[in-house]
Amino acid sequence: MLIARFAVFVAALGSVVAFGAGLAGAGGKHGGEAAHVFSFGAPGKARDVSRTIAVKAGDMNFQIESLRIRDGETIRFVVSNVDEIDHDFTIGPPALQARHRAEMMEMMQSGQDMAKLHDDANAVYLKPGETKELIWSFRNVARLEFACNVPGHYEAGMRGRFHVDPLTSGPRHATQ
Ligand SMILES: [Cu+2]
Repeated sequence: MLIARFAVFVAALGSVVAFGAGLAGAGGKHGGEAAHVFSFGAPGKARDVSRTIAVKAGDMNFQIESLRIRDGETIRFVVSNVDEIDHDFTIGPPALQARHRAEMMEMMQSGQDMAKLHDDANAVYLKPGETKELIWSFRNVARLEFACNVPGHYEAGMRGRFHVDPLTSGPRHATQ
């Protein structure tokens, strides 16, 4: 499982690097497909960010239960761990979250530092008091969750849903 995951991660890194090289070679041409390493989007670029959403992780919740996002929107999440224990913030569909939980459980049980599993492109792992940024360019918002996959935390309620925001259109609508 871990080996498979690592392979996927390396493949993802490879395509991001390839995408960057392609960009440089094309003089800033907008590529795209190569960077879309997930069905639900890709790491976003700071220049595309339309909104910044602050998320506080602590007390077995994120203080937010759901978020409305437009498909195509790029969001900067500023995630702060205001707790005294580790948390993570992962964007993904339920099946990916479940896999992530299983992997973190394996790591915990084998005595490895769960922080090493992170930070994946779609996740940040935070020690107590840490704040990290995650910029994500969304696709297929409808079935996505945000969740903490530290063992026991999801089950305790540390999760929420992304909902498609149908009321506004266009990926660039600055609201910050
Ligand atoms: Cu947590």
